[in-house]
Amino acid sequence: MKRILITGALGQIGSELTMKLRDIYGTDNVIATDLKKNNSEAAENGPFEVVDVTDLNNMIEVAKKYKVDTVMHLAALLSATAEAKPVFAWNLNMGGMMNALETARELNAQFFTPSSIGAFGPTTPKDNTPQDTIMRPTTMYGVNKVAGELLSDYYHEKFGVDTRGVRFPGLISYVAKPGGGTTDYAVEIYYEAVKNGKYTSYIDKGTYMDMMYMPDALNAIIDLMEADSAKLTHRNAFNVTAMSFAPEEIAAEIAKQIPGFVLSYDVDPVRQKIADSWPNFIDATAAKQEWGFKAEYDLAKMTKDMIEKLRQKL
Ligand code: VAH
Repeated sequence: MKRILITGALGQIGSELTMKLRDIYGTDNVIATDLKKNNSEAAENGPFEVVDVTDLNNMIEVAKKYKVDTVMHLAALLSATAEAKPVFAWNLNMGGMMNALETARELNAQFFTPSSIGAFGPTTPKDNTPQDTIMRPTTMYGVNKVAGELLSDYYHEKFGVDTRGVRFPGLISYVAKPGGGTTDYAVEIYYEAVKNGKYTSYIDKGTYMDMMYMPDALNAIIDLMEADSAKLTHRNAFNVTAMSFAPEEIAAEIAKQIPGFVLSYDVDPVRQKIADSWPNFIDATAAKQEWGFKAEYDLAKMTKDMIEKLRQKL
């Protein structure tokens, strides 16, 4: 029986992953943890514990209290925030990663953490970026993600921990907003379109980045974690993507649902520089071949669903 501890459970991925895992494995078997509690469903409708991922004893104590057999480590600073506070980002992102891996080792638990397309850098092939390729990221977030991938492989080779991960593209969702990311524009644009019929993008036109709708991201995590370990050649971390678009393309799709929608630009040089260092679109063949990865939402289907759900929410 799966008993899962999730760090960062009240964040953009965690708030939805917690609920989905509770539906599948039972509410009492999914322990949501985060730095502080809020009034979200993930915090209120099942086990919740305050866990500071930089405190190893705290994390292990909670993991032992619930006898977990799976650790899903989501707590991390995203790219733009990490670029603004690189030392804090190193300590939180890498300290948290080490503690989560140590907790999984100590409890002989399965381990998941997301890497990102942010693990690639300006010298990585930008189109059809391969699963195995050069990775010299020029952001603190990217350095953290590559180091996290290598640490996860190390814990698998050295200690036999069943570590697994994916390189997520920008994730789009309507439940909990992302915070401090570079791809957040692709979430903000939907909120602003529904509220005000217009949006000013901090990412320039013509800037392509891989993206994915949250339902596909959640299914990817579950499918990977349920996959036969013997079939996994790559573990940390699989390229996964659903689509790639530039701001003008998502705007055109939104305008089909919200006639008169206007996109303008006020480029943020810091986040533009981060975006320019990332791929245009990556190749997800390994994930498809090794564990049957498949995305259901393309830009049109995602836009229709996002606008429908945000009209209800807002
Ligand atoms: C970020 N949303 O923008 C995250 C993600 C691929 C982007 O890693 O930092």
